Amino acid sequence: RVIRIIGVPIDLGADRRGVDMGPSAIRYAGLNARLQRLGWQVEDLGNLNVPVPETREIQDTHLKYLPEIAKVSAELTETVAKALKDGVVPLVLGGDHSIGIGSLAGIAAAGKKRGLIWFDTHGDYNSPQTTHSGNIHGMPLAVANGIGVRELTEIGGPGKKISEENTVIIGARDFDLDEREMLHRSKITVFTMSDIDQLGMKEVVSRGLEIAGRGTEGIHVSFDLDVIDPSEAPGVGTPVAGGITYREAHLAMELVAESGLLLSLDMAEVNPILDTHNKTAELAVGLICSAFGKKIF
Ligand code: DIR
Ligand code: MN
Ligand code: MN
Ligand code: MN
Repeated sequence: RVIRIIGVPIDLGADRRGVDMGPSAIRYAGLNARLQRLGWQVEDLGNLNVPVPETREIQDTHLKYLPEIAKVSAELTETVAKALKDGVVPLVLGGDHSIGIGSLAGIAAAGKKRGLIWFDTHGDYNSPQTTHSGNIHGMPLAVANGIGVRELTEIGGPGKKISEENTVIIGARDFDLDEREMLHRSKITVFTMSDIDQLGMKEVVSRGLEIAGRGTEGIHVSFDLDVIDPSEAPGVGTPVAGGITYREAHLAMELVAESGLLLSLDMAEVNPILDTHNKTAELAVGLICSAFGKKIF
């Protein structure tokens, strides 16, 4: 039972600086030791090399820092694919959520058919045509589904990197207008905050696991910390009121662990500059531990 930690200190996909320090903040919160205490063997690869924005220029305002993000994503793709071939569990630490591009391409490149649960306030389903911000962290799910420019969609090889039928978004409450339309037209299942209010987190995650797990070898979970209410997770670049609670987040990860389906995990969007005393990074570590089997009793 080996977890391989891959840090991706990238903020090129988001408008707010500081999220590049996410991997440090998460490690500082005691990640490796706490995973070891759960009985995992931990291999920390350190961080991928990511350029800092001050050394670069934005070329296309609809796809900010495209060449740089494409390069980092390609490296992440190879690193994740290698981890899967080595039979270890990749744990990717962001960085902004553009890390999802490389994670999902790496899983596909390793030839794995996996379901996906995407915990996020946002759909991350923008194309260069629908984006208002030009930020690539608002696009990774679309990219994985073959939507967008070839510099991104063909990383790790041509074709879709996810199976739409096995893809689930949980906790959504903020879409851009055209992004929302595109998601409606896709076969992706969306559980909004309203669904969580009505059904409860337990039922939503049970349904999500059933959809993501159906006919797949297991699932990948990509977790954007902004899905949690900003009162509990203040250290994120795009906070939106009305998020899931501390316990709902843990319950979701506990149910993921209980399912036995989890094969790889991303933790994205921890921004220590916006955080209060590393609270959000500590929450991220707690959630990682719950996802990897920590039980209360
Ligand atoms: C917005 C915000 N939909 C965008 N997306 C964020 O920039 O495309 N995703 N913050 O996490
Ligand atoms: Mn996101
Ligand atoms: Mn988000
Ligand atoms: Mn984001």
